[in-house]
Amino acid sequence: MIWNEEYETLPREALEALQLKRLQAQVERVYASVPYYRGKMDKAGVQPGDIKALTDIKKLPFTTKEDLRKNYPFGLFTVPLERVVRIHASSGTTGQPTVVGYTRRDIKIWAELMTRCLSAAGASPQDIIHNAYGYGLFTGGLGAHYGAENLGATVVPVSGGNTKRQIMIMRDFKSTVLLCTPSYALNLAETMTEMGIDPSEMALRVGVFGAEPWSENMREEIQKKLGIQAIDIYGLSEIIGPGVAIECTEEQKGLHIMEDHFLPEIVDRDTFDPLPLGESGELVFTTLTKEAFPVIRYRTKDFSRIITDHCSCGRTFYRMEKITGRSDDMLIIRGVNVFPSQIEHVLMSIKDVEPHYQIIVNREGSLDSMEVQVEVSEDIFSDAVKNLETLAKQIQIEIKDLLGVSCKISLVEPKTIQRSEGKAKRVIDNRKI
Ligand code: DLL
Repeated sequence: MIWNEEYETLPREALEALQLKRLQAQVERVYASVPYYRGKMDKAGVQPGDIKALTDIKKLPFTTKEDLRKNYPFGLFTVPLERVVRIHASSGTTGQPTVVGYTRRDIKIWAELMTRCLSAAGASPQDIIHNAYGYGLFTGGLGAHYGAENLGATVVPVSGGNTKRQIMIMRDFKSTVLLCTPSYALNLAETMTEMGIDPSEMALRVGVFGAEPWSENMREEIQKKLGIQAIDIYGLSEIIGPGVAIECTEEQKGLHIMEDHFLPEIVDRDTFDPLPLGESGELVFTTLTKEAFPVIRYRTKDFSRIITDHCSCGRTFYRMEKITGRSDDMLIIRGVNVFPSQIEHVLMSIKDVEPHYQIIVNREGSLDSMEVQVEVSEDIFSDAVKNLETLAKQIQIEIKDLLGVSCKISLVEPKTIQRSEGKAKRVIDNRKI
């Protein structure tokens, strides 16, 4: 169901007029109230009055994680703290968290956007929503919670962890919608089997999964194991949290971007030059209605492509292709660019390989080496050593064919790779230590 028909089906021309009006106001706002933004714009020789068309956005400087870091914790807020009703933060790899703030109106808009998402995923007030995204500084738990309540569904705010208890609750409460990371969904499926519970005993119908990259093969695996429809949801703290884009149940192909609140761009991965919509590159977002923490041309580091085709669900918002990787996920192994998602793609297409893996990178002397540890099914593991060797060799060849790098494959016993309770840790890079 389309939650907000008026906005979600706006004809392109009307949508663009609205976007321009909102963009102009947002640029005025940051210029007037944040010295850092004003300084950057002055340096680039651009004033708020120069934004006369949507394409003028190109004149504005990008905002990066580094800008946020320099202004830690509240330096980019455009309102005094007395108007900020909520803070969230995401833990970066550098240790210093990225801090974001929301006014009462920001929270209201966020709830509406999450409601639209849940609605696009097929949820309604009749549903019992099991929310296993972490509650706390992470935006997943509370972001989804407010949207689910606003929808009028019954929310079970279970948060992350204590997997067996979660399964009992899910079964006894007859939860119909599951919200968590895709890696945790697999963990739940596996734990159900361990507990002797057949997933078909559950009332689950649909899952809304995001916060980390996952391949199409992983989607199939989840859908098969849990017997549900798995919908992809995208978002990031810097923009608002979950609720920036969602797949619709009708197509499950590309995620509709909430374009009345966020303006997407695609830029070249290396030069950051703007690319025409339809080409692959790094996603850049400008918030259009945020009060406490607006961001102008935020470089997400996520790679995608914008799909401008008409969608059968009736929404007019452009879609972004499922995220294919992140620039800071990229490993450079002996000069070759390797994305964990490519390795996942190979692994998931091979029979008898479980969807649990970890990539370990080492440097021996001046040479990088990559090991992929991957779990195999119980049957295969107890098979003859020769069969295991053949399987390892097959994985190695397929990875070499796709990526052009050789790696060591270690087939490990079922349940030896640590299970995720939130975002999965796929890579251990020992080179930096
Ligand atoms: O992960 C917000 C969120 C919560 C989204 C719950 C969806 C569901 P951060 O912790 O700031 O926010 O991490 C944002 O996670 O830049 C992407 O790299 C990645 N990410 C989020 N959703 C997806 C997705 C939340 N559907 C970062 N597919 C983003 C791939 C995703 N990557």
